[in-house]
Amino acid sequence: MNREEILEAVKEAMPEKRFIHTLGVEKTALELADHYKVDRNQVSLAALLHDYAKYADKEEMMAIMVEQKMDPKLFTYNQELWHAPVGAYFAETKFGVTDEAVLKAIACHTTGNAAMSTMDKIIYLADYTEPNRSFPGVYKARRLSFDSLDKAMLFALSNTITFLITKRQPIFPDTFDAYNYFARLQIEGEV
Ligand code: DGI
Ligand code: FE
Ligand code: FE
Repeated sequence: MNREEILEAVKEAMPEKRFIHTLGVEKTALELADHYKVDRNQVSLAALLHDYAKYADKEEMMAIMVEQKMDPKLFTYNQELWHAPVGAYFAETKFGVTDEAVLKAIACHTTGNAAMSTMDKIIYLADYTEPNRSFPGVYKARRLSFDSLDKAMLFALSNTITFLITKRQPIFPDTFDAYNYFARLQIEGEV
């Protein structure tokens, strides 16, 4: 699929506002890709497809999660988490993406994990800081993203976890694993 076809399919799968968010994620992700010398094509593809499954049918998602033997813990956490791994599956099956690095960035864009590549961090942070986002701390998150991806990840994850706790939401283990990973880097002075 060429860029126009991808844009068309993505636009059709979501409300206007989410499509604008997606374009914002691509813009920010490309700025970060240039800054950290990461491949623009890979980053662009992951950004455009990251929320493709956001409005997918719940039953269809559940069937895919079972059939693809995705982490069964997903079923016992917020449904909001499903669109990331299911999105990676759709990227492969509906868009023909074979690049594992792109698929992984899509799969971990919501929770993060303890083994994130530079591209994974770029997609996670672009999703968090794209121009249409506004929440307390977004300016700091934007500034940190261009300073150090690891520092920005620690900031974003601690904010997200704090926010989830105020809502008394269960927190998926990968989110904690990611937080712990970046928190340890900071203690070790590597951030
Ligand atoms: O899809 P987006 O809205 O662009 O953003 P996203 O995919 O990063 O996150 C969707 C939501 O998922 C967001 O409100 C934060 C939430 N989230 C992230 N980690 C966890 C989580 N929710 C729960 N319950 N547990 C988590 O570990
Ligand atoms: Fe998302
Ligand atoms: Fe998003």
